Formats: sequence, structure tokens, C-alpha cells
Amino acid sequence: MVLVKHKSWAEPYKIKVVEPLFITTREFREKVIAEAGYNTFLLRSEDVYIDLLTDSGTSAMSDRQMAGLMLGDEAYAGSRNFYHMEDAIRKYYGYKYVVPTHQGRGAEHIMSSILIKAGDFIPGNMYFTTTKLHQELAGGVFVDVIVDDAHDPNSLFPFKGNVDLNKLESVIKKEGANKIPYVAIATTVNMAGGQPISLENLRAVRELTSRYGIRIIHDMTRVAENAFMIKMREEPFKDWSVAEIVKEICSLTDGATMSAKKDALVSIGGFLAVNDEFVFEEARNMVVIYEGLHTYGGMAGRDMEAMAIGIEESVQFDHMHARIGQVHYLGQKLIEFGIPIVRPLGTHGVFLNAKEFLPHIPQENFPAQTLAAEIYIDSGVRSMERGIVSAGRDSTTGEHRFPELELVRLTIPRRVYTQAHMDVVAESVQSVFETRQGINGLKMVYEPKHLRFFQARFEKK
Ligand code: P61
Repeated sequence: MVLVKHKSWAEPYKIKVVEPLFITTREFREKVIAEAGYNTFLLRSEDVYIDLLTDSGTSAMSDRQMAGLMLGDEAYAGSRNFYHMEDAIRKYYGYKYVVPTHQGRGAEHIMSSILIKAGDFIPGNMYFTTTKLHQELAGGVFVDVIVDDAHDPNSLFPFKGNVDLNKLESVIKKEGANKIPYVAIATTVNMAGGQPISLENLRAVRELTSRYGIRIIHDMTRVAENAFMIKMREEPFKDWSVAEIVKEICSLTDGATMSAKKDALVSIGGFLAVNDEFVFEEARNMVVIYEGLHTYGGMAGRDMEAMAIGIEESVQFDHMHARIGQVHYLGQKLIEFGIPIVRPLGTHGVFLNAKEFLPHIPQENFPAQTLAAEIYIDSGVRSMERGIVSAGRDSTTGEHRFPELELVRLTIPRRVYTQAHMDVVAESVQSVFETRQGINGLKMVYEPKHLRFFQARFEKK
């Protein structure tokens, strides 16, 4: 599938400030990854050459955002930057009420605590680690209702973020609408490979949930990226602007949680937004306990100003064209090298299929964790495991969950790296692929209770 009409997607900016990168030796990297328990989250960033761990809080700010930092009004209450941010959220996303939080999981905590009761079920288009944990901590059970294609790395279905409407309706019929406080819809779906949901599907989800009187809560962390994919892949919307599609997506939902560290181009920040006054009042009560006053929610004034500007920049076509163009450039190279990756390409990174890359390593020996460590050893490129370690344990049986998708995510920060960096990354993955037979798996030697992938430690088998 051709993503863009024009062959070239040159960055719509020139570079004003640079940060040096350092290359280490293989011997050094072998030592530090062993010390880090073969977990890329436990490496020091100064030991990393090209950092593709995450696109979260790692984007480069524009000169306008930097100027915005200088306009930070660091008052404890009623900072003018809060009102700028609130205006931007209302203008671009359309939600009525806004509660700021320090980042996405702060918003998830508050939203889940308000809406979920013990014994409730929350259907969603695939789990996300922090989102699901907050649903569980509030007493709920997450139910996956994404289309089957999303669990198949080789399916070329263009909207792998879609909800399977039959699965959703069966959950509603089985559990009863009163046990379902909301349906959780993510744009895009991170764990599936940054895969978009179509507007046609979201409209159908709206229609179905309205019939049963169930809310939709939107994880809008990468909504502009999803909107760009709709523009490119969904015929009826090809002439809509990214901003118009973003607004339409939001209008089909009742409220949202946002990690502004992604689409909105800031180092820190988030919010929850709703149209329902009752939920807003509850959230305003909770935010002062866990995050900060309702006009800063854990952010500095300068962060809120940068976010207001970042939201506006995130819906510009040229920005998205270059951002997703770069991700697809890397993906296309890997496809040409014959590397098994999740297809079609998504939005925020390229996801290696570790089950096919290292077929000789059983899933209980953590093929994706192993592969991420090997890529780091090869070149100093840092990636992230998204497989059995990330999936955690079943809360009732205590056994590992064995997800279909056993992936390594090469996540691209926005406006940070160049095409030449992407070439280096592709060459490194290729060189690991060539020596894959000699790679052995890992065993876990330390496992934290929650979100284990962040701090777990491993040793070579
Ligand atoms: C990431 F390994 N994402 O992709 P917060 N929803 C969605 C996210 O992508 C997201 C949050 C909510 C991260 C950071 C991260 O298992 C992990 O601002 C779709 O990070 O609190 C965050 O937003 C949470 C990495 C989070 C992970 C959890 O890299």
C-alpha cells in the first residue's frame, strides 16, 4: 500500500540546535547490557547511540514551543498557560471540560477510579499496559474486542485498530450493559504496532454503544497519527484535513485520557477531558489529591504552554507526512532486507516480529527481550520489548500470559533523527538477523509486581 502521493517527505523544518551522540564499543555494550539485566529500560541513556526506546517525551520541540517555555506563568493557581492549553484542547479536540495531569497514566488513574466499580468489564481495542493496570486496580476486568487481524503480524488489513463489533456486542450481552462503564478506544493501537482504527468502524462502535447507553472513553495519545492514516487509507476522508478528522474522532467519544508526551510534542504532561459535568466534578476533586491543583495537575506553566503550541503543530499535514514518512522509510528498508516485521506499517515505530526472527527461542525464554538486547549489543541502538514480558501474568492463575504478538519496537521520536540514522538502524537489525542462529534466550531472575517489563532483570540461559 502506498502511503503518500509524493515520493519525498522531506522534513518541514531545518535544524537549529543539535545534541551530540556517542558511539561505544561492542565490548562496552556487552558489559553494560549484562549489568542492566538485559533490560533496555535499565540502561543509562548516555550509553545509548540511537535511542528508539520510545516516542514518549522524546520529541524535539519547535522554536515556537521553546519560546513558549519562556512565557511560563509559574503561579500556583490560575496560570495563563493553563487557559491556553484548555483553549487548544477545546479547539482541536472539542471536549468541553479539561483536567490536567502529569502524564497519561495520571489521567488513566483518575478516569478509571471514577467510572469503574468492582466487577465491571471494560472492552477495548487491545490492552495497553498502564491503561489495563489502572482498570484492574479500580476493580475492573479488561476484555479484548479488537479484530483478529490485529493479533496477526502478517495480516495486511489496513485498520488493525478496528473493534470487532460481534465481539463487543457479545460482551455486552453476556455481562450486561450495566456492568460496562465504558468501551476503551485507543487511537492508534500501540501494542498492535501503532495500528489505526477507521472512522467507519468508530462510527459503528458509537452506534452500538449508544443503543446500550454505554460511554466511549478515548485513549487519544496518538489521535493525530491515527487521523493521518485515515486520510491516507480511508477513501471518503481523503480530502479532509488531519485537524478535521481529529475533531470528528473525538466527537464520537464521551471523554478521553491523553499522554501529551507523544502526539502533542512535549516532554511531560497529559490530561483527561470529558463532556459530562458529573465526571468533570469528580475528576477535579481527585486531581488535587494525586496530581496537583486543577489548573496545573503536576505540570509547570511552561509545560502547559508548550503543549498548547504542540497540539496545534501536531495536526499539520506536513509534520505528519514527514513523521510517518520516516517510520515507513525504516519499515520499507527492513522489508527489503527480508526482516519479519508487523505489517502494514503503523505510525510511531517499526515492530520486529521476534517469533519469526528467532524461531528457535521458545516464548518462555523471551525472544523479544533477547532481540532488543542483541540489537543494543550490535550497534548501541535501543529498542523495547513488547511481548511476553510486557503482557505480564494472568491475575487469576498467576501464569505468564502468552500473547500472539512477540515484538521488538523500534520507536521513532518526532523530529529528532535523520534518514541516515534510520539507515544505521536498518543495517544493525540486518546484521543481527544474519547471525540469529547463534543467539540464545534469557531467563528472568527478578520480577517486580506491577508493570514488570520496566524493571525485570534477566540472565543469559
Ligand atoms: C510508550 F513501555 N506510552 O509508548 P504516560 N496510552 C498509550 C500510551 O502509549 C501510553 C500511555 C497511555 C509509552 C510510555 C510507556 O508499558 C509502557 O504518559 C497508548 O506514559 O503515562 C504511554 O502514558 C501512558 C512505555 C508506558 C511502556 C507504558 O512508550
